[in-house]
Amino acid sequence: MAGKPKLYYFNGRGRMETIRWLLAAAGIEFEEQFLETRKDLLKLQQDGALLFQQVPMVEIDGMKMVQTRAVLNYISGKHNLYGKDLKERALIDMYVEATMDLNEMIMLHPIQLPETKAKHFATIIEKATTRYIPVYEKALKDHGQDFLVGNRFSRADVQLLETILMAEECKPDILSKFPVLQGFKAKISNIPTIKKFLQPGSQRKPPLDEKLVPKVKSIFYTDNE
Ligand code: IBG
Repeated sequence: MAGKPKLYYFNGRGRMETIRWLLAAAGIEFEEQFLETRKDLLKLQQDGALLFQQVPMVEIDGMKMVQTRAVLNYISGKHNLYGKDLKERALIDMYVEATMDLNEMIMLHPIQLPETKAKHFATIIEKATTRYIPVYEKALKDHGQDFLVGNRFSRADVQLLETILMAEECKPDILSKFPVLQGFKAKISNIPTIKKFLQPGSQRKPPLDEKLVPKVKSIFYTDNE
């Protein structure tokens, strides 16, 4: 039997967090190797472990996988979280790409320059409440099922929940006008693997603390070399 997947990233959310979410949702245990300094990243690069010299990198099934979306697609396909046919998969892809757009906006917020930060925050809230959240509310309301696609649990449900929770960290009442999504959030949060991941002590990471920003920059930005 293959060993546990091993995740290489810094000890924070960034681009790795959705990978953690999907593995956890699929009930797969994983190990993590945290990059603490730029030297740790350079070592991985020099060892030839990173196809494009970047992390996230995940050792899984004998591969050293990079590119976040490739990793997410692999995990989803392997663990039956990617729809029953190509059309379901296409719909799942549309839904998750949009969650990733919003997720990325929120993820990048702590590293915005002070002069653009307030405007960036306002854009997050505006896009969340007018562009993204209403689409999921309507989809769930129209088909009346528990899960976003095909009446069964998929990565779309996991990634939507992850992004809802991130949006609530920005604005706690962001779902106040979206009752169907409130019910969705409660139901998906209660799936045993997800419930466990949401409990303290899991490998889920907290939002990027402003104090950690210089450390993250020192690992990834070349002007520190
Ligand atoms: N398309 C790649 C993917 O999706 O995996 C992008 C990966 C990427 O940007 N990796 C960065 C990296 O390794 C770290 S995440 N940089 C080193 C280099 O030499 O390029 C950086 C990041 C953070 C927070 I932190 C938000 C977005 C990106």
